[in-house]
Amino acid sequence: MPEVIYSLAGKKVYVAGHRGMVGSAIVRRLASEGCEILTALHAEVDLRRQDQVEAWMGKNRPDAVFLAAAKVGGILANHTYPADFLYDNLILEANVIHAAYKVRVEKLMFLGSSCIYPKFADQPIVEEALLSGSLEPTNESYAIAKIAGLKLCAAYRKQHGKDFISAMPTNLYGPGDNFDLDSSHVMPALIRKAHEAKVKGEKEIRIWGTGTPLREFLHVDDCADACIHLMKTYSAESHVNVGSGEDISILELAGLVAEVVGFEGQITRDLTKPDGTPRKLMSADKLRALGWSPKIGLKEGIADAYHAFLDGHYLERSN
Ligand code: GFB
Repeated sequence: MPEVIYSLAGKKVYVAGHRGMVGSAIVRRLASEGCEILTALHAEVDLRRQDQVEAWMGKNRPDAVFLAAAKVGGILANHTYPADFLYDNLILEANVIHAAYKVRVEKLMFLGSSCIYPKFADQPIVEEALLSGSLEPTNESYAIAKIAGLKLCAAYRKQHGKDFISAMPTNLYGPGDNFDLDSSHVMPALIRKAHEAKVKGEKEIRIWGTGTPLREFLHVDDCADACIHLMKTYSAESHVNVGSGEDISILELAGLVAEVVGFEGQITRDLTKPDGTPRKLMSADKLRALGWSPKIGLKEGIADAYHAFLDGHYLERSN
């Protein structure tokens, strides 16, 4: 275990976006850190309103912040609502990062996404590949917002000496995911499609696109664990990839989900839907060198996500 350079014990730790899949996983993981967890409902503070963010941060004065709040969605949602994805994410991250600077937060982690990298980046994608080529059009808005966020953290480190770090998770899944079929990511969509086809006795499920794109997946509890590990051990300008280091084709993933769910029908393809980037496997070398490795395997993770879906621990929301 590398040296702990920042301890969360006894600290006031604000998790922005605590009701989302990542935020709620970070809250679960923080329970064993001996810290006071601060959260704020949307009704209390709209993170897109600078005045509300600065008032809340000034009143609550957290020592540390996990910025997990974001407007998120799958390929179709990103493709359909580019203005919402760019504006909402840009404005909320700028508000929280600047307010954290103003109230002298000791440490902040900004959470981005693997879609920040160029569409055709060399695989596996190293952190240095950032801004080395054009982005995937279907999620360019979200990617630009996330690139801006990580660059803003680096700028506050450079200009003001703030210990603001950035983590770039891969495609995440697990409890608290969004299972709405239009706005969700592929993993929850396949789980829901396979389950509903099984219970209805249907003979096929349709996946979007060709099924040939490759995607890397990490269970959200692993992501939360990696985020807390980085918060305690990492302090530098560069962002850090947070992934499993393995990828799978969407068609193979559909077969694995069908196996876990117990759906035995056919998997057909809807070629009217976009494939998005052909592959976005991130290099896990930096995170491994920082002493962290994933603990939840893909099949085990899918089973956990399926049980969360069945238990109703899913957020039914569309855009
Ligand atoms: O997870 P997903 O929506 O987003 O799609 P991205 C991944 C791949 O799964 C694409 C295919 O090739 C989809 O065409 N796919 C197959 C499906 N069936 C389905 C389905 O029923 N639903 C969905 N959603 N996909 C996201 C970005 O890109 O990655 C986000 O749009 C974020 O902003 C996220 O960065 C991590 O992996 O293509």
